[in-house]
Amino acid sequence: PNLLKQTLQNKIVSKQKEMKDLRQTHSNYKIGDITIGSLLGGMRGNSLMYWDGTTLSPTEGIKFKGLTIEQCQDKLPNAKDVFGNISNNNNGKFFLPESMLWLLITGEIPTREQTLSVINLLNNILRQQNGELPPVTETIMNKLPADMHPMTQLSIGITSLSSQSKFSSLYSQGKLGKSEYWSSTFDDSMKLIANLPLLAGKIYSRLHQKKTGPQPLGSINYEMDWAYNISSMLGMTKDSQNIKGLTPKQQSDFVELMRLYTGIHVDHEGGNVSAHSTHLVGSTLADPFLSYSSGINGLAGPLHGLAAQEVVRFLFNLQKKLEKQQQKSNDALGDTDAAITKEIWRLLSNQQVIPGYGHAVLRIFDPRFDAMLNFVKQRPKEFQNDKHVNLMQNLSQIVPDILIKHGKCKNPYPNVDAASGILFYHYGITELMFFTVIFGCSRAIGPLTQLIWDRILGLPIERPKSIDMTTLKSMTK
Ligand code: NMX
Ligand code: MLT
Repeated sequence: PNLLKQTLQNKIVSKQKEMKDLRQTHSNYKIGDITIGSLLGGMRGNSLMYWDGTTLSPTEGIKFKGLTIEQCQDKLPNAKDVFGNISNNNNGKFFLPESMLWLLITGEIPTREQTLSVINLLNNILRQQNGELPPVTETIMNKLPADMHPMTQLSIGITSLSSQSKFSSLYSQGKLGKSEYWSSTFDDSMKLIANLPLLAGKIYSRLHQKKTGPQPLGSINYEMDWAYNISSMLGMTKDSQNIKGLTPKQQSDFVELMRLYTGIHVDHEGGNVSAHSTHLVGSTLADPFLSYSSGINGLAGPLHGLAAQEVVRFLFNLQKKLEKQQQKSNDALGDTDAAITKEIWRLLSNQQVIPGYGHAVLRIFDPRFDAMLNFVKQRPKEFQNDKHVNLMQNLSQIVPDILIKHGKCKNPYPNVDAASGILFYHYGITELMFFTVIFGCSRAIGPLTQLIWDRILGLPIERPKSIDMTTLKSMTK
């Protein structure tokens, strides 16, 4: 039995009624004004779309169904709750993305059994595929140039899964009434999420082709969770080739990092580009694969998810420069802060953005950044000699003051991408271009759960009006 789908089904009637009442009674209620400034400023500050899973407060950060990250860590089942004591490394403490999937779809905190049912739901999809990508996708992926950007490969891979879409197939046969859209959208969405460890693994193994050949770097363990299986497919667990030569503790820590990362990146309210694109394309009744691949295309921009790769490039360049300067002047470390400050000012005066800093909505240190930083602080021995991780921490203390003095950027604090890439690098994922693929695995969960609800609630095709310069000018006369 599909516990998640059944539980969702039980929620449909009351939620549809809520929406109908709102539409009928309050359609004319005004929730904001649109100014020319916001129209030309990326619609900042305008509430223009319906999104139910998460909300984003400028001063508190992300909330998942009203729960902060800390509250989620406290309340949602983690690997220890689900599997018992699986490691002697005190790991298994971060909530599982499967718990979050249950929370976002049903609005309820799952029990251990409900979380396990989601793990089994995703693994059973992969069992039916013999733990391999569908043949069409496998063939397409193998034909892509190995050096094609991993995000382009991910987008193509997800798009190609569209040939598996139950929704599209039933729709094109004229077999679907509007009230039935949600069910095959649910099945497609679960299929997409289940396939992401395989797709990420495929793309990563192709980056390694020269060293390891085209074989998979690991295999799916049907007894384990989704984040564990992403780690395996990247070659980082005992179910894999352990290509980076990690110690058992490091393997366990890497899986823990993956659970943390993929748990907290699932969603960031509806307006971020990846969620918004998925919603917009989905509103045409494009299937979940086509809808989410457009989200991936948005995530691949350097002002959005690709910042994760840009941050690491930036850290490496900066570290090199600092070392060169130190060699030249035989300076003690004390002058490092001054050198960093100088370099940040140089970039700003060259009109470059400091990657990993700033945010369209947040006005605080991103709580997701804090969560990643806590991961480091909980493992002082592991990270004490990693100069890039130390630099990342150092920057987070120096850059905000500079950005405040610079006076342009509305949020001078580190965002989620400031810390993540360099932590993956630490454990051996040294291919910078790959980082955003892991972001793309996680982000599927929020926008796809919303897409299922969009179908349940019968939201229409999204089609705002645009305004030209002549009209704007005539309005202001
Ligand atoms: N470094 C330098 N300048 C910046 C930065 C930054 N980190 N952030 C914003 N600004 C500039 C921005 O370019 C704009 O300049 P101009 O007026 O010349 O166009 C000005 O400050 C005002 O921008 P804001 O209103 O503060 O920011 P906005 O909402 O437009 O953009 C970001 C938000 C996140 C796109 C922007 O802060 C940025 O480009 N940050 C660096 C890239 C980054 O880290 N992106 C990742 C975001 C998280 N994610 O995963 O998606
Ligand atoms: C995200 O997680 O999507 C980013 O922080 C960007 C955003 O919220 O706009």
